[in-house]
Amino acid sequence: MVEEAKRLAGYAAVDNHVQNNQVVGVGSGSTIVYAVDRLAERVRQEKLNIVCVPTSFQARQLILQRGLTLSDLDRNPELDVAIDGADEVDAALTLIKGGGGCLTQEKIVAGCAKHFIVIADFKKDSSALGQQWKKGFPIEVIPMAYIPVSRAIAKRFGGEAVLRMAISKAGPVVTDNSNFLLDWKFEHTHNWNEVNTAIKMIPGVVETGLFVGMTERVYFGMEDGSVRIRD
Ligand code: DER
Repeated sequence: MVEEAKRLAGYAAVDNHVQNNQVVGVGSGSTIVYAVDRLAERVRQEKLNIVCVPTSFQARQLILQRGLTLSDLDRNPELDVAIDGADEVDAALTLIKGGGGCLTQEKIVAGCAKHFIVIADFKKDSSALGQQWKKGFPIEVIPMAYIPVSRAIAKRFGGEAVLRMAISKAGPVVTDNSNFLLDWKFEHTHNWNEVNTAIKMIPGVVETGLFVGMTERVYFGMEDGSVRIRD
């Protein structure tokens, strides 16, 4: 059911927002796989001229595996559309992203796109951040700074920012940018724009998994086989 919901969202976003002669940002995670499948299918069927800019090593592999044309921000610094998943979406379309650890390149690519479109299954739709997603929100940090950054966040905003440890590797998760990740388990809702700005100012912080005011539209695949659109 959830996988079908992801597929519905991915297909709807690609069918509604991708046209010929476009530069498309490709997000990371599991939902985006369906969108890339649909993109590859349309490129073949409609002979579309599309180039794809990845947001992670995973997305780069996906683009190459599906036979799509790989590009980058050097060659295409302005994208027509970026499509990506999310860990949670609130009523204001503020996102928590980074569950897959790719938030930094995802935010860069999303910021380079005329249209940033999010795809998600129904479980990601929340009235407030933290309602569904209980793993905290990710913050990418320079490795030598993870302790002072964690302490600064706890002191300023409460909660606990925990170093994300790897599962199939000893030690912490290392991002595609050779950094560490903190997952901040916040205790209550905040003014996310203020929090995002304040955390970004802490020395050693590379990027946050808070996407504030960036999302143009969200496609939610629903349990009943429908797609809910939120602008
Ligand atoms: O890590 C990320 O930012 C992913 O895009 C994540 O937010 C969505 O991953 P999913 O599609 O596997 O749920």
